[in-house]
Amino acid sequence: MADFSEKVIYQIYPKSFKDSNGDGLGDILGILEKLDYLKELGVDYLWLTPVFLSPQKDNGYDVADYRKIDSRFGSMEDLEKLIEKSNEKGMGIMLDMVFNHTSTAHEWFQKALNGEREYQDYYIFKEGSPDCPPTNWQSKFGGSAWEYVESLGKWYLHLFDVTQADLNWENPKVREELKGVIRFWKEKGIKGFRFDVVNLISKPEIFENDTVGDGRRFYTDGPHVHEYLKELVKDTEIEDFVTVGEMSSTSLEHCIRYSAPWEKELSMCFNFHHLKIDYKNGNKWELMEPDFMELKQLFQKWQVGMERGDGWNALFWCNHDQPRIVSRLGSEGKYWKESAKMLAGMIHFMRGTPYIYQGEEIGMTNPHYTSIEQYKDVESLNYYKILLQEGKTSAQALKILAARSRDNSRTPMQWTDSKNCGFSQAEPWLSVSDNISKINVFSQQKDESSILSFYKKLIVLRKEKKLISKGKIEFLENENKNVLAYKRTWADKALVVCCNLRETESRMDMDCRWKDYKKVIGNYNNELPCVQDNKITLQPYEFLVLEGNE
Ligand code: TEU
Repeated sequence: MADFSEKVIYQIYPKSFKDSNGDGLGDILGILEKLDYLKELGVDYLWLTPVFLSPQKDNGYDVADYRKIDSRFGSMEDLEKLIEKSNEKGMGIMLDMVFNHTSTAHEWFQKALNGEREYQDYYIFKEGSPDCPPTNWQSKFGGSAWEYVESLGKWYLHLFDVTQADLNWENPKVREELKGVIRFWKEKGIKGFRFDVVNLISKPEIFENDTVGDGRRFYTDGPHVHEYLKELVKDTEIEDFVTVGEMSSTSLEHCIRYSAPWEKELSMCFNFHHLKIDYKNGNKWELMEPDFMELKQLFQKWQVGMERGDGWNALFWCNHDQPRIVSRLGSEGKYWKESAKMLAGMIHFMRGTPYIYQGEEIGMTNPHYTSIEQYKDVESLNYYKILLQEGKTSAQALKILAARSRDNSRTPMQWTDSKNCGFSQAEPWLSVSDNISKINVFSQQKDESSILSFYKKLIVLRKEKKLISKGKIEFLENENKNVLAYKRTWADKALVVCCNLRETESRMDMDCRWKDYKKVIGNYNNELPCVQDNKITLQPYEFLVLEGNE
């Protein structure tokens, strides 16, 4: 298995990145236009969320044909060109493999609906009466996870939207089909794969009601998941490709197995525990102030735990499903710049491979939508209705969406301060944010002190210093609720990383050995840390990294 510790991956949501043909939707040729920007940023791989043929009920995560490009995004020739040009510039393209489910528009599902038994076995169909779903499991997008097909007298499982039918991985034919998809894209020069909700692929033998939850405990990290992954990777010979699994509600023990090199499953895992620290009672749709102590404990558990088990983390704050991190844990106001840099630095110095989601590198925020008409995401629209049914007023429901909707991250990339933020000549498919004049690539490109310039420095540092890519990690200040700090060590050198999580000054203990340490990077102009009585005082949202001998 190859080593990706010095690599940095950039995630592109093609629909919102750059529109080349003036239809208000981003496309593959739009990405091509921006390759120099990405090269200059310094990233190694570009992960594209799905561009395959799809009815777009879930923005491409409902795939109707894994080998065809949806014409909204362009053509196969466009993608081939993008692969070629990116490779020339030293950047590999990664594609998103949505293998837990297909769209119900997929040929396999259509054949199943037409009564072909062979294809019904591609999915999870259960006999039953129309008034009683096989189990009480809930879809992740709200409502039952089962849909009844009258003509067949059967229910099918959909853990996500009703148009996303779960595949039956128990069936060896399904596994062979999916291997064929990987081989097809390998041939085209694809350098890596992201596997969507891949820890949900193995369902239990017996389907039973969940009396305490929504059913996830029965299929999360399911009985044969490791076996299936090993088989997929071995038979398609992608052991040395960059492969990342999206692991929903997973455990540390499983992620070690998914990503430890000798297991030959994946190169790394995404987990989401650190992004639930502001969910009240674990419920995404109930707002709460972030619990920073929990954040610290989670990072410690996963960083140290993965190191001990030889697993590898994908490091990230943002993606196309998450609200913008600066709106969530930082500040949109006075300390916007400082907090965006601090949050970036906090994860880029950790052990793992960092991911940057488009727009994060310029500190993009949530767009502050005020009306339900502005939202497009299926999950947001479903939950708006559910929240109203639960008795919330529309103002309360909108407040929750403004903080939690997946559309928060899907607004058009802010290239310039002009109309439609340089994203498109036409009205974009999703409204732009309300701060394009303040936050855009153009204004940050020439500015040495910009968030964009800071991200470039973080990437350079990871490639320069073994301390960052290879160092051991140890957490400091465990009782401090204002500061997250850790130490990385490698050979006889050490790095100390200090992050003030608060909008006010915070203090942390100073180790006398650090007196001789030099500042490596920070988000304030001070050359030396501010030290008094063996305590370092950190400015609001200060990020400070010191380096010296262990
Ligand atoms: O997401 C899986 C997933 O579980 C989420 O992050 C999901 O958005 C969240 O649980 C809802 O609260 C992946 C994709 O990233 C997402 O865009 C797709 O909608 C989903 O799978 C289905 O393919």
